[in-house]
Amino acid sequence: MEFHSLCVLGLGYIGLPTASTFATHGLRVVGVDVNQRVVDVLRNGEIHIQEPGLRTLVQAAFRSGHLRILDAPEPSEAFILAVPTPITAQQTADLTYVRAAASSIVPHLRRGCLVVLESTSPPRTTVDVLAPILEESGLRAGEDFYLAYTPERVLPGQILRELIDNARVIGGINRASAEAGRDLYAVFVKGEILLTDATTAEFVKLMENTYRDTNIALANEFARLSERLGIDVWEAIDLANRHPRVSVLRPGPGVGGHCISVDPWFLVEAAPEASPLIRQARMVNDGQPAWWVDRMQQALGGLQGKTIAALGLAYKQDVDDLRESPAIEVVRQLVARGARVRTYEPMARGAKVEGAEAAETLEEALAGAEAFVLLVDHRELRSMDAAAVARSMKGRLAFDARGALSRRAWKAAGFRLHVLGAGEANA
Ligand code: SAJ
Repeated sequence: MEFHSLCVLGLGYIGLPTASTFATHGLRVVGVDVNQRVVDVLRNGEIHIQEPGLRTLVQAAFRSGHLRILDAPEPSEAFILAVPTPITAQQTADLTYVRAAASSIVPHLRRGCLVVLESTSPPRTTVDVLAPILEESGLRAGEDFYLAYTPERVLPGQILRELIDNARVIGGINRASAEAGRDLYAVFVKGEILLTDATTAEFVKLMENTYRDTNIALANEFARLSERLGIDVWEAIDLANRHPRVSVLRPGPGVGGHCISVDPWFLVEAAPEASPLIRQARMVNDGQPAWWVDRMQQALGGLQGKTIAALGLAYKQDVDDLRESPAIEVVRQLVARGARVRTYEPMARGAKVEGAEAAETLEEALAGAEAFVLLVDHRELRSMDAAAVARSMKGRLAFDARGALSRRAWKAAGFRLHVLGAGEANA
């Protein structure tokens, strides 16, 4: 099949790059967002999210004359749903946006159309939730129109390259739907395109992020054990990873972002009795900020009234994304336990955590502090000059929650350095 027109619903981290890439590859694309601010920003030639190369790509899409931005869908040969699937307080998937986006295209569905869901969703969402809504059009899914699920797999910071180069799994509610999906994405995907059924494709996406979450939980538990046993977890991981079939991930202050800390719950929701390990891994990672604050409290002899500089708030290194960030959770808990915290986030300078003071510069964050804690291993923070930091601070106590600082350099500058998981070295 050949597609000439496409409507992308949801212009966030996935929808906007996807819509723009299709447009620069010759399809007539309508990008739709229900948020008027997003529509206004994009129509003014600006972008509302940060991602390397995205501004240039969106501008190229507009210049090609193939991308238009609207606040409601239009008739089109293909529709891609790339809307958020947040998590509720009960750790279940909130499908409100998927349902609303599906309903909005019902009046525009025609015989022979293709509808693709990209939002990370619990298994069977395409078949049990999406198909019935779309069939309100009077057309039958799989017979009158094609319906497929394809997970996005891009890494924030490298979205534009990975969108094109990564292998892509496309699951159809029948074979013809999977093949229609392949014909659409083959327009720009250079990686392998692998066809399956819709529910398997949904499951694969959840498996990938659960695999990662569970492995990070294991690394975090190794760190806790190491501190108990007086072992340096970083040395131990280096040694274990010399085994040809072992690859332990890095412990840290917890797991954040809008994917890995959320997606495993969609599997737990699907069958709680069949997923005790996945649930437990989530609990370990969610408990990691509190565990680390306990360690800091011990080393500082209490937190009440202590002045602490918290360096980094993003959920991981070299991104400005603060969603579900364990660094923010650490700051909240330090504040709740009576510490006076000044934060500094080089990637998002205005970022503020309630109860803490936000510094504009590293020097301002450190000024007069008794201790600092490195919460995110941003490039700028990894390369801090220990002697200069020592001059700004009152105390000489450093906490490294990422295993990112040079122990030799910081000790030489007179610091007592506490590295997460480094039992022996901290003694
Ligand atoms: N983290 C650790 N230790 C590690 C690795 C990561 O503590 O060894 C932490 C990070 O600091 C961060 C969190 O885990 O807080 C997640 O970071 P990440 O880099 O592993 O993943 P994301 O959330 O930025 O992107 C992931 C990717 N999934 C996988 O690598 C399996 C990406 O491919 C997905 O497309 C994306 O989630 C998504 O949208 O689902």
